[in-house]
Amino acid sequence: MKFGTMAILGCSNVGKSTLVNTLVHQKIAIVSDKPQTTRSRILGVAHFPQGQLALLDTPGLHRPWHRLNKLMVRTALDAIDDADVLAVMVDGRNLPSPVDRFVVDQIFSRHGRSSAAPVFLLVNKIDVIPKPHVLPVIEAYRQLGDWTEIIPVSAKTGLNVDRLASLVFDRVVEREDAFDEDFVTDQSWRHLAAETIREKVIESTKAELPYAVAVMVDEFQEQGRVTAIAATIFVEKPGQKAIVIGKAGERLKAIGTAARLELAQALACKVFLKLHVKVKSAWRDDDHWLVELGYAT
Ligand SMILES: Nc1nc2c(ncn2[C@@H]2O[C@H](COP(=O)(O)OP(=O)(O)OP(=O)(O)O)[C@@H](O)[C@H]2O)c(=O)[nH]1
Ligand SMILES: [Mg+2]
Repeated sequence: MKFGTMAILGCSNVGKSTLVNTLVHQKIAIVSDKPQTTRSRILGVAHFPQGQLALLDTPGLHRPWHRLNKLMVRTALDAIDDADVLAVMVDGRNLPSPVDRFVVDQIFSRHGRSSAAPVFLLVNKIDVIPKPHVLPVIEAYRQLGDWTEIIPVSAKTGLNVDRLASLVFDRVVEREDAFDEDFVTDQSWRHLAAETIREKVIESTKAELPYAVAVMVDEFQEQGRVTAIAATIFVEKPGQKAIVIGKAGERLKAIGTAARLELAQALACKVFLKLHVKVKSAWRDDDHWLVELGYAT
């Protein structure tokens, strides 16, 4: 059997978490159409007849401002050192922007200093791009780095994802399996609950708000066929609290319902969910809070 670790890096919103979910056949990482959704490294394990692939989902690379964002960028770049194969994902709908170029440079610069792993370019979202439009994008990215492979994929539909897996297996050695056959992620249910609630807040809000949201699970109790969860949604300003709660509490209720239904399905049991909203100003720059929230050690 083969075993390999693939780290997935790239700009925000390109589809890194979607790819991990597709490869492990389970939703272990939250996904949204807003940038900077993933904040910490997530391990997913994909099981194939040839062996196992450990996948490292990472926060999107960007120019950091808050302490949280600096940690996110560091977390992503550190994953390079732990990978047998490095996958750099880009959005195939667009030619590389200055930010895309900056991110590719940043990855190759760190890779050059600390890793000998092959670097795959994943050109994602090809399910929504006419073929003639993808080719110039591939050509433009080809110039930007010393890619071992260039693979157009759709993380969402799974197009070419098996080919990606077999190219990774070609590059890794025979090894004993590292994980049990039913192991899919290192994330606890408690953490998954917090992330699911955060995803629902991100989905139902816009502009700056998604960046300012953190969720902490205060209580997670499995009682027979029911799981009781109490969680606090933190935002940075009173105005944001009012938005999350909504008129007569409607938005918070909708967030709670969406999170409860998804968690009930994931946990395969009935879920009671109690949500509170609190203001914690500037938590993104508060070292103590970043540890409390699990973004720093
Ligand atoms: N059409 C299409 N959309 C995709 C594909 N992969 C991801 N998306 C969408 O792109 C958006 C971002 O997806 P994510 O998986 O959250 O992206 P990410 O790279 O993990 O983003 P960050 O965590 O913010 O760095 C979501 O709206 C996805 O549904 C794809 O292959 N095709
Ligand atoms: Mg993500």
